[in-house]
Amino acid sequence: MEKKKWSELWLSYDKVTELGGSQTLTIEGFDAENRIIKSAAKELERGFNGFAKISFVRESSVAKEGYEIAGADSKITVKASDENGILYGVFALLRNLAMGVSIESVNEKSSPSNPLRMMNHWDNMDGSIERGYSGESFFFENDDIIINDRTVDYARLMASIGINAIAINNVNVKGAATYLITDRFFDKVKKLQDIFADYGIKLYLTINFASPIEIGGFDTCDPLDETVISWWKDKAKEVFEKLPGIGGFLVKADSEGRPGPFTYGRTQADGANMLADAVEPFGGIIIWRCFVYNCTQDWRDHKTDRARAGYDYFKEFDGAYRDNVILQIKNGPMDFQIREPVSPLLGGLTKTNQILEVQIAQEYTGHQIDLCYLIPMFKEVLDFHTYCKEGADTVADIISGKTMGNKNAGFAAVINTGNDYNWTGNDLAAANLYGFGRLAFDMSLSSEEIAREWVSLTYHMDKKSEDTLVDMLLNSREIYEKYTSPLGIGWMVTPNTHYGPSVDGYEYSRWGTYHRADHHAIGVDRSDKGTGYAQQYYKKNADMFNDPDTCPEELLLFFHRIPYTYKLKSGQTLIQYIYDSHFEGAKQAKELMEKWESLKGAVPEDVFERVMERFKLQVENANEWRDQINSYFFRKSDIPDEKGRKIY
Ligand code: GCV
Repeated sequence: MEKKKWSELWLSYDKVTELGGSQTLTIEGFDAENRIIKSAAKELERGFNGFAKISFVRESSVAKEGYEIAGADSKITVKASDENGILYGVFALLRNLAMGVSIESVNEKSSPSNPLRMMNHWDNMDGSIERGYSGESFFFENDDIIINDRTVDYARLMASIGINAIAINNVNVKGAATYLITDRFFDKVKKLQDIFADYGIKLYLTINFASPIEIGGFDTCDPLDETVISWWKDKAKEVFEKLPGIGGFLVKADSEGRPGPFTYGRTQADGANMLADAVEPFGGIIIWRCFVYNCTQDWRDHKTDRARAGYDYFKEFDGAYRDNVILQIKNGPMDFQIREPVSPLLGGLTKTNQILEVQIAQEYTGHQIDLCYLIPMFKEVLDFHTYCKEGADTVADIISGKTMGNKNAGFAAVINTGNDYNWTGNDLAAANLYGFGRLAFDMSLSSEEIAREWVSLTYHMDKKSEDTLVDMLLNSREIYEKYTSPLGIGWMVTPNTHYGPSVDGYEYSRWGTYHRADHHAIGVDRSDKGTGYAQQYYKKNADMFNDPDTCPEELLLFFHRIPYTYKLKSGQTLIQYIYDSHFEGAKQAKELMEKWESLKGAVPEDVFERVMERFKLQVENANEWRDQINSYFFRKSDIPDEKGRKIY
């Protein structure tokens, strides 16, 4: 068989087709010609070659986009109340069978935790990907749109994990991408949209807030200017006519040099609402990002605290946003570091639709070279009690719509894909791709369950090998954290690329990301005696974070300025902790590589080699981090390592 040009990832179906035999399909209550039902039937044909009678049955009692699958005596029923539910039911059935469940024992009911389950691509139209670590874009090249079989396989992969919304272009909308909402690209965008629609996925476009200037030839994009308002109304009408069924627009405004309402003395709410009014007649949604902060700070300024910015800009207008606006909030107040507290905006807003944004592109977490399974981090965020409402106060409650009873809510990830053969650069980074989708669909799944599913579906390994790989995944985030930035301090990365250590790389720059280390202490005091950031949380959390004694230790340096001689709960001093964790993290990175070595033969040879190359780089990276961090803090503090290890 000719080798495919790209990997099938977890949809290889080897196990399922091995069952042999034939199947018949009956469809009750659905139109067999419906595009999604046709995709579901096609997927069954492709993946399932077992002997069984399969029925798709419409059952109004099943929750929206949910499914019930049950097997008995060579019969399998997939019940759902809508087409997406049938499609997800089919993928769930194939997953069950691939994982060794017999037809008779198939029995699963599930409905999505989140209304919107979204991927955000940071793909540019020249083919590059901002923060992409797995090749070029498979949507764009040379300022044009690519449509081929890979697009279809991509849509299948996304539907198989329950994704129902995808923004295809970078939030930094520049160059040709500004014209995605014009005649220049409508035909091709429509083709892409149709492929997505076959798999129950709504397409979103990110837009340039300054489009009235860039496209319309105006000299303003002031959201309260009547001519601007009417330009957007016409534009929205045109877009929704040309691309019927498009979900709406995603917007990055007033952020890192992007245009926005602030230029005109207007608020974020003014900007978002103006666009929301334009798309409202067509059922459109505006997803407005909250990543707004001063990126031209003077490092000498100790008062401005970037961590505060999201809350400071957005809290005041809670309740002022239209119903079809959703604010998209990054999990932490800074920017996707390996450890940050949960953003106080999540739950801080009680009258505004919210989407949680995470990043599976490993910008600060090892560039898909270093192994870093991120699902445990996402679970921590989801389980965090904000105290915004009794009985429904976790981040999971807020983004699922439970807290406010709203429908426009959900979970989005900045995706880690590209046109590499294996889609994600490091083959093992596909665990984050799979994991994010599964978690967004079912937030009750554990990190381990998700890891096991992914390993089993992708590699069909013996139990011992599976345990080894699952264990590697589950420990990888902590290992990465140990050899990089300690106790929530973050940053210390090489500027621009964000891979590898550079302790002072961002220390004297404009980005607001300072560790402020001197010869006594390190960290920014964000308590009520410092920048007051801790006070942005509800009282119980504010009190907890405010006091170094009650602040979770893994976030100590995020919230407090701590002397090197401070005793941690373990009895270790802070400086000794820094040394110990870095020696240990680097050692464990090497152990990860050795464990991978032990899996030779359990995974295909090409996978083994590719991943091995990456582990070698990870070990080098971990050693470099260890040596730079330890030397830096030894030089600052002049306190030697108690264990007398080599510090340069
Ligand atoms: C797309 C960080 C990244 C940028 C990214 C930005 C954002 O600053 O480094 O590449 O821009 O976040 O989320 O908008």
